[in-house]
Amino acid sequence: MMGNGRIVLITGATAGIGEATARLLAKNGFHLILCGRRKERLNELAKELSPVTKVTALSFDVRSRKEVSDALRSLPAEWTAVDVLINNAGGAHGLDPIQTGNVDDWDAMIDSNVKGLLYVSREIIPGMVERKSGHIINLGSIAGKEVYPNGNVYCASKFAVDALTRGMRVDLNAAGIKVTSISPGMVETEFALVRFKGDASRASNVYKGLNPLRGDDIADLILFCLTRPSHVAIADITVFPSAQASATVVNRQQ
Ligand code: 8X3
Repeated sequence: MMGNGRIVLITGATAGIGEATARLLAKNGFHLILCGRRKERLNELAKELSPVTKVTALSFDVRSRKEVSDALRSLPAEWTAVDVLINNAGGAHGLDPIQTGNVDDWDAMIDSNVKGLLYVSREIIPGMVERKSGHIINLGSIAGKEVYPNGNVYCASKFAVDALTRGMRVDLNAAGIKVTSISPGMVETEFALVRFKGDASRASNVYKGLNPLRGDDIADLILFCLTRPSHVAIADITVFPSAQASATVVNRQQ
């Protein structure tokens, strides 16, 4: 099996890219620590995947420093040597011009996309450094490469992820740890629904007239990154649906 029993910790595993990645990695022989806020969905997924691979579930909110450290420090010894960390939790809240932006939305994005990623990484990385091996995959975004109208704080949070990915790569180079970012354009998940606070028609307009990426497409790239030979480290993959050319250039069929 390609995964060879490597232990993978995935944040945001209850839906979208995280869930698709969990399913694909399970089939490929990776052992999984599934993390997410929604305990029931998490436990259901863990139960579903348990005949396929070794799996455990940890329910916590990446925005809470205490929840992160309590949860990760509660892992039984057999799960503590995490080989792969997939920092996937996060999302967008709102799409407003900077002058009318909702400050609670700003807090939510910075707390999950930036601080949450840091809290989880800070718990996991020291073990990787000690063992002199590991692979970190951060979920970036085209929003971390280009700023688009009304993207302001979401883009800033993803630019921060891009900087943290590069920072990790240089700091962890001597420890032999691979650091990858995957930076997608439009992926149809709960992303738009969350951004528009449950407004389904606004959310579906985002993908109208084009065939967007799905969680499975990103999972596929993650598996590719994790199964390269040990001397090959993928630094960054920017990926669009075929109909997209940049954050703002999209070919929609009427
Ligand atoms: C999601 C991609 O373009 O909606 O991170 O910001 S975009």
